[in-house]
Amino acid sequence: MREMSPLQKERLNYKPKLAGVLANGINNIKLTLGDKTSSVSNQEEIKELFPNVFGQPIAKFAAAGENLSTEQKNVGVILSGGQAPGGHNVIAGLFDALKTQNKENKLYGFLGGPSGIVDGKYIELTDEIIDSYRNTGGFDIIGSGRTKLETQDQFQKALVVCNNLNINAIVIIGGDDSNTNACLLAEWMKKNNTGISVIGCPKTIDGDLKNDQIEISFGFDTATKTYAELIGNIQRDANSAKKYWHFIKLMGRSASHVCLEAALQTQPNITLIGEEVEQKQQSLDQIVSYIANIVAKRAAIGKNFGIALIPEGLIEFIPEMKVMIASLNDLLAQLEKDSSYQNLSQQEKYNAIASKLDSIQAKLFQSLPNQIKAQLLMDRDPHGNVQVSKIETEKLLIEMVRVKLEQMKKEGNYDGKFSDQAHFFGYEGRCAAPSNFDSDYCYSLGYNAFALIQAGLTGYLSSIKNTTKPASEWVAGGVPLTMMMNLERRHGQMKPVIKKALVELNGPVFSALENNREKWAMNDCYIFPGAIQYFGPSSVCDNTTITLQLEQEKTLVNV
Ligand code: FBP
Repeated sequence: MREMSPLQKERLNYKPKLAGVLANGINNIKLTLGDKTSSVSNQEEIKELFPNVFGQPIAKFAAAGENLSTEQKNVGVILSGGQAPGGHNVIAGLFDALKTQNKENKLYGFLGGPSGIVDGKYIELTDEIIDSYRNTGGFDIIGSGRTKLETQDQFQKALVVCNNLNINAIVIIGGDDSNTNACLLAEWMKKNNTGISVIGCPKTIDGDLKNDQIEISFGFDTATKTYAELIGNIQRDANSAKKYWHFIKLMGRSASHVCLEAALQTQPNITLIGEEVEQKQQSLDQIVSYIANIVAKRAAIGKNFGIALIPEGLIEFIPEMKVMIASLNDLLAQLEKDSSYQNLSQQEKYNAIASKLDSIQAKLFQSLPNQIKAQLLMDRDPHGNVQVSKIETEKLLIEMVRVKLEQMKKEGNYDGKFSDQAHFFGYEGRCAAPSNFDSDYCYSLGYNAFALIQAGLTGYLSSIKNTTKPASEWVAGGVPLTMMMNLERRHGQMKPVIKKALVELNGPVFSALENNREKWAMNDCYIFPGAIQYFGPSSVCDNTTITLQLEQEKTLVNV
């Protein structure tokens, strides 16, 4: 037995709540189907790419009835992409549903992410293994990876592995890119009459895999609570010592949901939102001026300290940066196989890149500190995304604010002291022990994934709705993956992908920041959320995010 803290031991015994009718048991629910669906845009192209799974109806489970298949089934499960709290509970929910339906059913876990199914690396998940991971953070039960599943060769190999194990269904637990791959696999399996279905589960701490049917991706709740705890602690420190400006970058590769939620939970002095920067077409210099002005105004009332939150993906929202990064993406895709480029020194690479950019982009690129240039040129991830977690935007902003303040000082517009601390919160939150919300939600998502399999569906994302209500009122069902798709440019080519949900600037969540940020900039209205609580009054333990409450209820419960 592994050594464990008292909390770890207690959490293993927590019994997650099951969503609505799922609590009746896997053998006591029935499938209902709605109208046919389409895709968010590029309907013709998406239909042509996914002729076998396009347009399926939305699925919903209702109480009673016994119309789900009772055949023995083997299922394979994959954890894909970045870790998110609750992944182990998705697997536990899937396992419990599968074993309740038929004790002979087997669950295989593919190791190390999607590559596991291609390379035939797996373990059979047993009671003993599952019981030691219930309600725990992390993806270490089987590991995760970012291998892209998209080639005929990979699908063919996966089929051989599945046939050897008599696997009838594959569950892919992942974000937008991984579920795009789940849809490609579902299409291929159906087209080739393999009889193997593919179901996805919505994961990502970034919170950008959401739409009318998917209210929240799992992990967002726990990760944002963890970051909010840390930000609150830093706010206390800043307010005690009164000597540092803390610039805190928060994970969230594209959308700024994590930063916005953390801001609403903690009320810092400055919060940047990438989507707003893009809409207002703010330049890097304007962003720097905005921050420097708040620093100067606070200094004028004797406050040489403060907290600024910066979304990880900010850099890609700044218009001039976005255009330059898009050019860099295309250029790097061409240069990755060019050995003469690969053999250049770092400085020669910068010059070679600049010589291929247009003059405005080249000037911007050359104006950046070498460290940032190097970070912008790092390999893209297998899905073509810039690795924004490695770009030190918080340090870039600190340096530029410092220069701006020196200039303001010379002009007599600033008379303070700017001492900085840079932080990046990302990995700290991705494997935290799931909150009660994520424990319940994830368990339900996994249980529901098996219900979708039993209902004979493929190319669906497991969906649990009505999540701001008690779990007994949650609604279980499935959303066709093609319904969430559009075409986007990746690696220099148009590709079908699940559309990311960005922060809505006319929505209630952003308004809650917008209506308060002037006040929060000058008066210190800091909130100190403290650590996630797992045991105690429901008002402390079971609340979900402010984002979800505002989106669903338009008002906050217990906040
Ligand atoms: P997913 O979209 O796979 O959930 O991952 C998101 C994320 O956590 C981002 O917030 C972050 O930029 C990225 O993963 C970091 O990736 P890596 O784990 O490969 O460093």
